[in-house]
Amino acid sequence: MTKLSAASFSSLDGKIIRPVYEREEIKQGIVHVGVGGFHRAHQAIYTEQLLNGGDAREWGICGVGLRPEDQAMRDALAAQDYLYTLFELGDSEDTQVQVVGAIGDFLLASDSPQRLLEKLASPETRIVSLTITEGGYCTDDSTGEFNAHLPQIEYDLMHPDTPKTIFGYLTAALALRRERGIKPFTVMSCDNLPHNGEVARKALLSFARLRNAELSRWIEENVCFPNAMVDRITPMTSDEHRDQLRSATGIEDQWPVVAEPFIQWVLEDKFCNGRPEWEKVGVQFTDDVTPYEEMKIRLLNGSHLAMTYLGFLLGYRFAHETMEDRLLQRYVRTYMDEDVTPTLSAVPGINLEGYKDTLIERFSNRAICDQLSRICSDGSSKFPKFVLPTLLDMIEQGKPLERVALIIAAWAHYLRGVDEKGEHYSIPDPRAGWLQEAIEGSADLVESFLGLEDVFGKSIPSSREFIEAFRLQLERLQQLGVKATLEMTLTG
Ligand code: CS2
Repeated sequence: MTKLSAASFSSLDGKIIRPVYEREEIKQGIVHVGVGGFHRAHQAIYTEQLLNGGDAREWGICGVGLRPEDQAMRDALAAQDYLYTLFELGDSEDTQVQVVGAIGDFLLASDSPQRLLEKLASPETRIVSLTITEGGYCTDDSTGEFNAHLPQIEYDLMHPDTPKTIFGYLTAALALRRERGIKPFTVMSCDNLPHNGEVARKALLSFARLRNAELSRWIEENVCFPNAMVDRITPMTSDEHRDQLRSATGIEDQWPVVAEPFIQWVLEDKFCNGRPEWEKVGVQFTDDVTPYEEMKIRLLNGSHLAMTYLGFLLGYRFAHETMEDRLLQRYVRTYMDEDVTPTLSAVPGINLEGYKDTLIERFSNRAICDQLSRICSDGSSKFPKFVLPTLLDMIEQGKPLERVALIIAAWAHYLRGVDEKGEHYSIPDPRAGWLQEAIEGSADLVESFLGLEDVFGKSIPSSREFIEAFRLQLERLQQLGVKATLEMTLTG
């Protein structure tokens, strides 16, 4: 067994890819907030490839954690000199193992807000990238406006030097840079949101305006927020994954990251203070990310929601199990073909039929064991981005709504916390209590659930066709169960 560290990694099996550059010589031009599996399997890997090719000497990464939960990742990485293993698993490809060195440091806000602010304000920092989850942008999904009344935002407005949120930190750091005459950094969102750069921009400007109108104007004029489509299925690292890595390679890694072989990043070339030459390693730069992100979010993330709650209710716990169920696979593919595809515009260079075939293959990947509990999580933030835009287009086009309504009915049914096998589970959503109240307390579940304006907005609950379809699917699920509901939906 080899405990992963700077001293040990050169003695690993020759087949294992590893940093071939001097890590100490790399400057940290990127500060990344939210170092989870996805960042380590995506942006860090593209950057690592450049570093291994002798490029990007100024673009190493410093990780940042703003939340108490981030300490576990910081401690795990710090104990192995910030090295970690990417364990790439596909059904047909050979397993690929790579030790990654692109992250060179990791700061926790709770250790020293001052140190973090200085890092963000340093001229060496030229991009601040984010994976702070769909809900992390504090944006009201029904209006698209920044929600300044959240307690953590109110706190940050009162305590500008010791903030807690990303918006407090970015604003304070940009204020320091402005005072000191240092060029600002680019704010690069890597979350799964339509127009993620736009959303980040709007939220930051709204926050900054509440602090200082002049500063907010300066940010508006000088900071860039590129939009991006990001893609790689990255399960949560489980103990089984750790054991598998250990027995396949002898590497003892406290927190490896597991991912599928597929990887994609389409990015707008809008950077105000330079960027790595990511195009050399497969990143596609474009002037308009919109068609790519709509395709990805509606087809991939939307279909994930279409399979996850129904699958979970049936007692499945992994994505591939849902694809092995012919009925569920047919349902997902029909949703893609009949409901989502007609809402998409042409995507340059992409054959949508082929793209959808690949999605089914990717969802079927048995080797990565992607957890449905992961995909089921945070439904209250995911629905407004992944499924409701499709539904709104369909309502407008007067399309039949039964199939799409089943995704939402399955979510409501799942929120009861018990599957068809009688197994009880907890709901992984910060707003679980609020959601459950809506499905339990009221005489008319349909009205109280669709009345959650923060999720469904105003148009959806005022569509009579949708309410009827939703009510029907909910009744079917309650009375007949998932299989019969799927059969009726597919033949209906
Ligand atoms: C998933 C995504 O969390 C989810 O609901 O759909 O994490 C998905 O695996 C990634 O976006 C793939 O790029």
